[in-house]
Amino acid sequence: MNIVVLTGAGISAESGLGTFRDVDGLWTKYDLNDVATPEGFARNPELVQDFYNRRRANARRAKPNAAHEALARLEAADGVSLSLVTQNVDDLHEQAGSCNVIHMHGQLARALCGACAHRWDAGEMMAVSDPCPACGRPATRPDVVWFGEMPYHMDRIFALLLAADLFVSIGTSGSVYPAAGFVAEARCSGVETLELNLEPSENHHVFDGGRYGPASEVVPLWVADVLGGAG
Ligand code: BJW
Repeated sequence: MNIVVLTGAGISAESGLGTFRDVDGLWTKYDLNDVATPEGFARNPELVQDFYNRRRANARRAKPNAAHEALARLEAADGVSLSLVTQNVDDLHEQAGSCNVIHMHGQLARALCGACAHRWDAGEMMAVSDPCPACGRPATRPDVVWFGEMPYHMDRIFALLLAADLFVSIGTSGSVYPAAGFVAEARCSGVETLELNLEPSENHHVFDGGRYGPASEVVPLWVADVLGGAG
């Protein structure tokens, strides 16, 4: 069975990393226009670097939970081809043992040169004045995708969606495009669709089915069903 899984902040919530749009989410503490747009970065790069330096430090302390571990088991299982697309910038899927993770919104652990687009491993603290190892210019930014920027690996992701037997969305509010549109894209191609989330998302009516509860409970149960042949 060919499965494409999309994960969002909800899968990492029980690992202690905040979501964006829940009642205590990051967007209740920060204005996304200030910290998650190229315009915000141009206005106040220090604020943006501070936001990501704090999140990088939190992410380095975080450990994968039972949901990340269940997806790693699914990837390793015979008879299953799993493509794991994540909107998350943490590395908890990799820490859990997933090998093939597509980070469509980039990674906290990577730096990007705003001048020459060179990428490298980020230190724990990053500053705009850090020189790029390739061109030497001081234009360092986090290698993450902000609003108005093109998410990464889109051609590959759409090709995977069209070839899937099942599309599963886990822990995402379905409010940010293009990821929020994957379910409709999959359905149009006749792919079965399933949502696993704490509660029904904005898009829940587009899915063929849903299972609701904390990811650390719902995801391992779903994986056990797939591996047991129940689908
Ligand atoms: C649990 C749980 C538990 C909690 N267990 N579940 C109008 C229409 C259509 C599009 C647009 C539009 N106006 C503007 C746009 C485009 C814009 C967009 O979508 N804006 C919306 C606000 C409308 N999108 C873009 O600009 C994107 N680029 C783009 O579109 O390029 C053009 C293009 C065109 C065609 C094809 C391709 C491209 C770029 C978007 C970049 C988003 N960047 C961020 C920051 C990344 C770096 C960082 O982490 O700081 O990505 S914003 C933020 O939102 C982050 C996330 O990845 C993303 C999604 O959030 P997510 O993961 O869904 O988190 P939450 O908090 O929203 O939801 C958590 C869920 O978990 C909830 O449902 C909870 O219930 C649940 N949960 N605990 C299970 N224990």
